[in-house]
Amino acid sequence: MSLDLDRYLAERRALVDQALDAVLPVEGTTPPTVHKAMRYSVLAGGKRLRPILVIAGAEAVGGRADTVMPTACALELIHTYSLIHDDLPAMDDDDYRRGRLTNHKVFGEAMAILAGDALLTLAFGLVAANASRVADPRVICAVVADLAHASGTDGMVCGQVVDIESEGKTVTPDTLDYIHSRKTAALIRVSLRAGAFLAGGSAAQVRWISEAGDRLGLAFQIVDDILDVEGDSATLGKTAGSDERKRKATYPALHGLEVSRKRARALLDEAKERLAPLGPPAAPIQALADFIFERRS
Ligand code: GRG
Repeated sequence: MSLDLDRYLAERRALVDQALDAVLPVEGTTPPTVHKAMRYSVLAGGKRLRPILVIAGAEAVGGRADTVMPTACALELIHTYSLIHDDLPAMDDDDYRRGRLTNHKVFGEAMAILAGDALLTLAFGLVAANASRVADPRVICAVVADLAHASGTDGMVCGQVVDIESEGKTVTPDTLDYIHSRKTAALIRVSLRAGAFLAGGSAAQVRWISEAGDRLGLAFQIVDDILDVEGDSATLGKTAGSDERKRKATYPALHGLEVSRKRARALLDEAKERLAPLGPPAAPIQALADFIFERRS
C-alpha cells in the first residue's frame, strides 16, 4: 500500500502543534513579554519538518511518536530560535517570516534575542525530560551531545558565521557545501538521528539514517536557494529574492538553476538508497525526500 504523505504530514503536524502549545510557557506567565514573543514565532506555523523527522526517524526503527515528542518539540524550538536570530537587523534584517512580521519587528530586538535564547534553553530541558519516556535513559546523554554539536560552533552557528563572512564574496563550491551542511543539514540530520536513537535503533540503523539525513539536509538547503530565486513571497511567507540582494553564497548563484536542481535530485536519490535497508518503516522518510524536492514553500 502506498503512503499518503499529505495525510501523514497533516496528522503528525497536528500532534506536534498540540505538544508545542503545551510545552511553551503560558502567555500571561511572568515575565509575560518574552513568553508572548516565544509563542508568537513558534506558533506562527511552519512546516514542522524537523519534529516530523524526529518522529519519522523513530518510526523507521519501530518506535512511536509519543516516545520522542518532547525531543521533536525541542528540534522545532531550536529551529525557531535560529530563525528569530537570523532575522535580526544584525544578521539578515528580515521583516517577514512564516507569513507574519518577524519577532523583532513586533517585540523589539532585545526581546527577540531573549525569546531565541529562551527557546534554545527550553529545548535542552525538553530533551532531558524525554528520559521518562525511553527504555534506556542513558541514550538521552547521546542525544544531548549530538544536539549541542549540531547547533553549536561545529554545526548551525558555524554555518551561520561562515555564511555571514562570505556575503559579497565569491566562494568555492567546497565552501558553499561547508556552509549549507552546517547551517541547515546538521539540524535535519540530527532530527532523524535523535528519533532513531531514542526509539532504540541499532548502530547500523542510526548510521543509515544519519547518512540519509546529511543528504536530505543539503538537498533541502539547495531547494531553499532555488525557491528564493523562483518562489514568490506570499507562498514562501518571507521575502523572496533576498539572497541575491544580499549577495549571499547560494547554489543557483554559483552553479546555476539547472545544475542546482540536478544536484538536489541526486542527493535525494542517494538518501533514498541509504534508507533502503530499513524497509517499509522508512517509507515516510523516503516520501519526504520527494516532498523536499517538490515543495513550494
Ligand atoms: C542564528 C545560530 C543562527 C543560525 C541561523 C537557520 C539559520 C541559521 C538561518 C535561517 C535562514 C535560512 C535560510 C536557514 C536555512 C535553513 C532554512 C531553510 C530554514 C527555513 O526552514 P523551513 O523552510 O521553515 O523548514 P519553516 O518556517 O517551514 O519551519
